[in-house]
Amino acid sequence: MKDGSLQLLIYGKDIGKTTASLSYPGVVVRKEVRTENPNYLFLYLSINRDAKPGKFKVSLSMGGKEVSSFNYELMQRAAGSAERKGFGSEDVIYLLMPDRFANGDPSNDYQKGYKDTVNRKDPNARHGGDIKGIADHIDYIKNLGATAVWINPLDENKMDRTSYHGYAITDFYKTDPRFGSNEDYQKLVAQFHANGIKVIKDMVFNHCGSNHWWMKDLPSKDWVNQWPEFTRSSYRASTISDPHSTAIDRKLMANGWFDKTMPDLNQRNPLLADYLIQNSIWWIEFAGIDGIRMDTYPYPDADFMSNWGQRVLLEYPNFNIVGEVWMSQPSWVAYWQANSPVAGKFNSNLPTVMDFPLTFAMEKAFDEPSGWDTGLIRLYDILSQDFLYADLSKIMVFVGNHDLSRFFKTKEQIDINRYKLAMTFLLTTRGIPQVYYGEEILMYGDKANGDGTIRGDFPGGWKSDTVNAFTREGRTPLQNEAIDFFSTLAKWRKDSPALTKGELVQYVPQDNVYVYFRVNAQQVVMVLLNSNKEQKEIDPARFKESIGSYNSGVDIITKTRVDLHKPIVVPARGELVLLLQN
Ligand SMILES: [Ca+2]
Ligand SMILES: [Ca+2]
Repeated sequence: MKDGSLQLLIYGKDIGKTTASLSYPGVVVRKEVRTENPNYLFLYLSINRDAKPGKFKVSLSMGGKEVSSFNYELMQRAAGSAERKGFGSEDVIYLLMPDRFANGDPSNDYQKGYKDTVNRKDPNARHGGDIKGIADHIDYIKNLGATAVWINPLDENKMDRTSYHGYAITDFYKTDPRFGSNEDYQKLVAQFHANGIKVIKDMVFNHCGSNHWWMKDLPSKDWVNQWPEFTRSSYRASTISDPHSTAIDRKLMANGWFDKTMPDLNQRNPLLADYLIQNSIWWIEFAGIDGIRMDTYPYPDADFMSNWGQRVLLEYPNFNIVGEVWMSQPSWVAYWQANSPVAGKFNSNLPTVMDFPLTFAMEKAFDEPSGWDTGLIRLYDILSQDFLYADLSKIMVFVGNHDLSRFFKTKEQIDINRYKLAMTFLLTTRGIPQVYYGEEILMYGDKANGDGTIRGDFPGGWKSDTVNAFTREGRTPLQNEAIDFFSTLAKWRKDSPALTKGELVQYVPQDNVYVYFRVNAQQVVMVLLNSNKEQKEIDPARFKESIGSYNSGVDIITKTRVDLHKPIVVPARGELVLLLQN
């Protein structure tokens, strides 16, 4: 590693009263740090670049006499791990919730000592999905045209209830046994890689689960943010970037607890800071992941998060990290991207942010009549603020995720044309598209009915399911239409330099028809979205500066050729994605 220091957290009765020693070429004990709790010893080792892989014994002594010892292993780095390339705008990311995707191994559903058990009738209970279930459906994900997966946390959540979502971690180094083992996860990543699919690991540094093993015996009182009485975060992330905000408001936001069962970690504690940074590096090396998705990004200490990003990118300069910045204004989101032009002296070192403002625009844009600021102009208006961002290729774009109502809240709302308009936009605008499992088969759900309902079981993931939507035969004709549309466009996108790398050029929508181009040196793609209930004839003359000398365009989906010297007919509630040709 570029940084050869290593922290070992050693826990045991009165272990802090011992002194550590070891003998191994290239490894020395740099310092021992003790806290107010005698049951902890933080050992800092310096590992020379020429140290060889192997095992060594760490001896713990009291009064010159060894009272305990353990073996530690230095492992060989995987070849090329430092050059690992993260995900980017060339990818289409499939987000899935492991408990709700597929139960590949019913034998792991119940684990001794783990209270929160399986009950598929309860939307807040565990449903039994696991790593085996994901591995069994890699072909399905690949056939969709996805090139990366973001899996909600697989880490242990040994909570009493409602831990299926994975965001109350009780051991940062352990895969929850109801999902599988660390080795199963490592194997899963390798299987995805063998299929050309990258893996993004979901991480949470803002909080842990209240049943985390260290909560019963904290290394120090300031390991978590303490309050005289339970104090919830204000969730006002804007206070962190607000130039007028007060210390108390920033403290309520960053140090308040996300939930009673989620103690707020104090990343200003340097021992905890090192622990968390090493945890990321360990997972990257151990499992061979291609990226990290960081939960609740503005909620931990901002300076710590900046250091964390810097440390990870020091070891893996081409890696990518996306932070959940769940905010409604582009300026608020842009603040949190690395090298932001709007963040003053602050630099988050976070390469990628999530475009929540665009998601909120998509929730309305396809349903409204044309107005000064309603209808498709919403999409244009958000993208017109892109001058705020440091890097437009590193913005994650999505219609939905596990925290939002699904694109269709009810069965009655399902409208294949609305779906196609949204998916076309998602896959052809700038940034990194991400889809949420089930969107491709028109799954619906309303957050107002509880989080469990927007995280439904994928039909066919359980042996007892009567419908198997993983297969063409198991899906309805409408679902097949939806999935075919998505996969056709996603697969074409993969090899399109214009859609993956091209500049976005957009024209002000007129009468709810939105026309934009993706342009690079090799290719020009023209996209036309018509949100009206009637077909529209569009005069191409207005787009001359982007069409240039091209004479025609071929629609990616229907393969029809369109003459660019005549009015272009855009179907009612329809779209054209034209590859321009001569
Ligand atoms: Ca299972
Ligand atoms: Ca916090």
